[in-house]
Amino acid sequence: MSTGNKLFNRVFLFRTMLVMGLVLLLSGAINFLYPQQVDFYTLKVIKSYPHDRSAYTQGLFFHNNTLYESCGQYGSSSFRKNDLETGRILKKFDFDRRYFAEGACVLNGNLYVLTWQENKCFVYDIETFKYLGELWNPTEGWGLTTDGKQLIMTDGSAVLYFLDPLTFSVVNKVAVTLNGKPVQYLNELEYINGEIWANVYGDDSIVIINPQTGKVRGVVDCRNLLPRSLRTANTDVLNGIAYNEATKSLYLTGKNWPKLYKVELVKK
Ligand SMILES: [Ca+2]
Repeated sequence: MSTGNKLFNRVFLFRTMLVMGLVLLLSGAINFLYPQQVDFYTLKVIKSYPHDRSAYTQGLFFHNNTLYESCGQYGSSSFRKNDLETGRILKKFDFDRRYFAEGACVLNGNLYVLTWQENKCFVYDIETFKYLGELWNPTEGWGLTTDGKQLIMTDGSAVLYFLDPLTFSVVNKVAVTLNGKPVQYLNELEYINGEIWANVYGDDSIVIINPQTGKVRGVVDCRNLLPRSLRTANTDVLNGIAYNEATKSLYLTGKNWPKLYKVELVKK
């Protein structure tokens, strides 16, 4: 190699490194100024329905165009098939008072209901409510949904657990972040069109999560959903997201709320 070629190579290398350095610096600055693209939404109420004030809502979902709900608390945990229009309970079973029922979902005809700190996920036939068995859950059970293949669970942390529906073993874990910061207290879940919607315990907002990256791409402000005039001493937090695939409609409620709402998002 001639001296000229060596010099040319060094200059070329220096320029390449300079360009790469500038690109890294620029992308860092962009990430700092615009850390993550997050959309903010409020709600438009389309319709309101009666909801059982004694229902401490932990899981809410539609299966075959019908609304189902799991309710918590020791001594009053239950699972219900509800009539959407009237809020009437069509079919119900109660849990032993040792169990605090949590999130629930249906996958392949099986109903899965989590327990809070009892390390069990109960499995039933969704049509008959017949008990089929139980799965061991080493962590707390909070929210539950499914992408049609795996169960997706929260345990009150900022982690989404992707679980094998037959063994309950962890297939994948994804940390949920909003602008780079973990989102703790993830609670009730709903899988909607490839995204995961999650209630955040004690917060009047819902986060919309990319299940692959864990990044929150949207935040829904639900602060004014239940009017002050309908709140009583036992009215508890916002919890319960259900998407009816048959009608492409979204429903929200809360623990011991007197109403369940059909809503649409409005971009802020
Ligand atoms: Ca749900």
